[in-house]
Amino acid sequence: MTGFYQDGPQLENQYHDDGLLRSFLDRVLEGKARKEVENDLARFADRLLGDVGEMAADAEAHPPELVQFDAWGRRIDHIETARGWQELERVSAEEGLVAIGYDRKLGSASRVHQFAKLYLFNPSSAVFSCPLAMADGAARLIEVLGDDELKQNALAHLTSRDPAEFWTSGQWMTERTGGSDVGRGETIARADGDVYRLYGSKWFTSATTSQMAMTLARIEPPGGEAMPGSRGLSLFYVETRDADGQLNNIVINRLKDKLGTKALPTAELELQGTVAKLVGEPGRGVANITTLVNVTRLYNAISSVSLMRRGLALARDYARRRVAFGRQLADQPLHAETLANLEVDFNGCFLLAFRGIELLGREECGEASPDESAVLRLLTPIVKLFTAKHCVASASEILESFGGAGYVENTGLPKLLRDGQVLSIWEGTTNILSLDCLRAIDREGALVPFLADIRKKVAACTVDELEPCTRRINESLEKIEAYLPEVMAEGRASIEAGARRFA
Ligand code: MFK
Ligand code: FAD
Repeated sequence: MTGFYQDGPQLENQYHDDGLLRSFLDRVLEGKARKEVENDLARFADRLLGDVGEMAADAEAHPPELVQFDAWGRRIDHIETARGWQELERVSAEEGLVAIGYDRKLGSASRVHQFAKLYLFNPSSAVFSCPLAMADGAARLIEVLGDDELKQNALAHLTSRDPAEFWTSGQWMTERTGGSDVGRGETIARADGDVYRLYGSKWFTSATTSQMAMTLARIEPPGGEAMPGSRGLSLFYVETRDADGQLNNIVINRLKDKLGTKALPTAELELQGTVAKLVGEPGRGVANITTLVNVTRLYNAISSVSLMRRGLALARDYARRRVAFGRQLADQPLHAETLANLEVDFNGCFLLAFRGIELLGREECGEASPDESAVLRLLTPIVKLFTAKHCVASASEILESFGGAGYVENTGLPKLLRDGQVLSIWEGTTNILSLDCLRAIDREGALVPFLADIRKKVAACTVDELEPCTRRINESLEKIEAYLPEVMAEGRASIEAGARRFA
């Protein structure tokens, strides 16, 4: 065939290509640690363009299927996943994608190393980062609240580098009654000797193929009624299969037909006497599971910035290949300005998200001051909601920057938007996280240390050219301080109505 054919965008090694990631790592890591992390990330980024990229492509091309019956009519509820999806689990173990955060070879900076690796992995992972997020959150939960048995068994599996031993986890919170208002959940837990048996349904359970899950249920006293509301919920540990490989009295009703995250098996489940172990105090389930949720919310933020960065890398490359009106797009001032604005958004989101990761590492290693812990508490919902919203907006703009090609499935570009859209919905919607900011301020007094932290950073900025920026930031901080007492005087409804703007 003759005539013009456009070259598509190409990706280079995404560690070498990412100046912001490298300069951030230069700032927070030193000497030997910096070198070791560099070697690991550069090598891994090469792998993402090779075998790991192929696994993800296979997982995307062969979405999971639910096989409910065997040839003889027996109910088996087997979720058939692609070979690529299974291999991504093996790679995750080998590469220590969870383990790095728990080996803590670099102390608190191990979280920076781990999340930098996850940041490279996520856009090439077919969203295998989702089961990893929940595995990591469950590991942290068990570290904080688990007994010796859970630490020796589940925690060891979740943080293993041996693919034969490695486990991922589910996080089963959402029921038909509500995913935001978890306290409306109907699942009942009945004591049975040393364990409990769970009865109820879970409406969204991602990575249903995981070996374990953390979930919530209401303990029903013998002959009595379970306590309603979120204070009646307790936290439970569930292994999804028994020693013979049979499902733990779990029925899988169907897989969700979703806009995106196509390779990720998200199912509706019935728990029909599922054996479960109580974790932590009865009635503290919601408060206890937030240890897990606060980790997965940071994963969400890193996923958002990683998709923004992937889109930019592709759009920048394409702008050098595509010609319009006599010039490469990259040399069209307005196109260049459009991409520059996306880059600014990405830079801000990246630095905000990785500030959360730095603080997470410090807190887990016992290095965080009480003020830093309060900053982390408030920063977590902020980075989750802010980066997710920017990711969706950015993905839309990135698609447009390719013109019609951005809307065509086999360019791979629409996936950025489809997979980006979920990031503002799961793990707490934007509104719920805005309200969580108020909770962190009300209950943990997080605003004062949070604003002080920003002021400290602004004061440390001695670059003259940035003076107009630092002045504007200081003015904004004053406005925030003035806003709260003003709106509080108007009552709770006004505070909540303004929560999103405030966040
Ligand atoms: C690749 C990307 C990575 C992500 C992959 C993830 C895939 C899985 C997707 C999922 O979506 S899993 C399901 C996620 N679900 C949620 O995030 C639930 C959203 N709803 C909320 O977060 C609500 O705010 C909440 C359920 C917590 C409201 O419950 P309540 O019981 O009405 O709240 P309440 O009474 O204010 O808080 C109960 C306790 O928890 C309080 O402690 P105390 O009892 O000691 O006073 C709160 O302070 C505490 N708490 C609530 N949120 C907290 C928290 N503590 C720390 N951090 C938080 N975020
Ligand atoms: P609702 O809670 O009904 O919310 C509807 C709307 O009301 C939202 O816009 C919300 O912001 C708003 N709203 C609710 N309350 C308030 C309020 N007080 N003030 C202002 N606005 C409010 N859940 C799991 O537990 N485990 C999983 O593995 C899992 N995987 C998922 C995978 C995918 C692909 C998706 C899409 C969801 C998944 N979820 C999972 C569920 C997810 O966490 C919930 O969908 C989410 O928390 C919202 O709950 P909901 O769908 O019940 O919406």
